[in-house]
Amino acid sequence: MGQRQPQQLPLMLPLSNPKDIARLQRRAELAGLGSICTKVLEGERLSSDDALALYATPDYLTMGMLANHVRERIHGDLTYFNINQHINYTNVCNKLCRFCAFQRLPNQEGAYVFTPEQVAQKITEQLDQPVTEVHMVAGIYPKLPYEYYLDILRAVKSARPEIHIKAFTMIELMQIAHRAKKPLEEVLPELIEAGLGSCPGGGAEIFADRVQREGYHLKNTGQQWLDTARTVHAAGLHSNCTMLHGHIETVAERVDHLLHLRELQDETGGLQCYIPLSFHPENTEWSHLPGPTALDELREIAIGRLMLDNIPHIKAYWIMLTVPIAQLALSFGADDVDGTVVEEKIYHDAGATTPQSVARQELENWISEAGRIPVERDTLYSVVWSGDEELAPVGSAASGLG
Ligand code: V47
Repeated sequence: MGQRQPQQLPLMLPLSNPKDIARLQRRAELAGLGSICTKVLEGERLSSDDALALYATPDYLTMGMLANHVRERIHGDLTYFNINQHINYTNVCNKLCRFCAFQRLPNQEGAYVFTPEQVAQKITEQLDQPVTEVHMVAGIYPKLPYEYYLDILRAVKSARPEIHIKAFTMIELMQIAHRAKKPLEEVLPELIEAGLGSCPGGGAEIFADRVQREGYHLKNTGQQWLDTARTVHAAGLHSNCTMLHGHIETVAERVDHLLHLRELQDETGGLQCYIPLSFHPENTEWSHLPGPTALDELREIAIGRLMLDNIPHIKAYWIMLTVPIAQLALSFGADDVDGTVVEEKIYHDAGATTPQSVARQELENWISEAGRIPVERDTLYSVVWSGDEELAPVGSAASGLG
């Protein structure tokens, strides 16, 4: 993938009719967002001051309309989901992040590590389902040798050779390289050879050093996350990206985080999807914090869509948001809802009340109910099944990434 020119996302639909545009402009001016609206309509990049203005506005609906305009310009009504499965191969972790309810110390009750055979078993259990992706992430357990990581990748592939493995957050990759006693540049081809297909977006949290020091000081810094993602993209892998919001971070720190993601994407083009992650406080050291409201969540989706003009997809992760908010998010800038999932642990340990998985038909129904067109994608956004064969033919690429 290497160095890339900043990419223009494809425009799928012509701008909507002049009356709608005039109405949007009028609303935006009333909300004090007139210059932002002009930039959005002209496809001009928003600045950090624009982001601060968006965070400050109480007019969520106008902000949502602006984000929806961009969403529909890129994707029309198409809304992506996949058939996926989560495997968290261990909950043992030495990072002691204050926002995390999933981690356990090695001898603590409930601590577990799956053997490669157990990982393969989890895959085998779903063989009757048309799963195309396994999302595999876990805690940092320093005792696991380098071979273990290669073995779990091979175990997945031997149980289901055609499955796409989206695995290892940036901190896991740093740990794997550390255990391999080799630079990540040398380790990545070996992981790819063993079956790694792309990397998920988790673990970015908030890049600002202040928040890292106060919340997760044993974990990588923001700069290390960005450098690791750069290395991942240079190895030819795509990844996703996230921002964990609604804890101790300031609005300025969120804006800084988004700008760093946009800069990285200008440089590498390797980010497929941005997922704002809502902090769930239950069973964490930050359980006294209230966590974000539904409006906060919709605002993060909208500002993500408006600021990250070079990242093709914005995900409303239904497990975290709940289905009704994920449906609303599809009109606030999101074009993806993640997948059927199967056995989510990280959010459920932190108090999520959503189910741990959902049937494919239900996902399709939720998307249709929200007035959008469901499209099943694979991890790299090729169309697997389409609710509209003309707009999104099976086999076509659903994103602007090459
Ligand atoms: O890495 C941990 C965050 C992430 C909590 O790439 C928490 O497609 C909220 O990254 N409250 C895991 N967040 C989830 C994740 C993800 C989910 C769906 C799709 C993709 C993708 C990625 O959740 C962790 C961490 O950043 N997290 N604890 C908590 N209590």
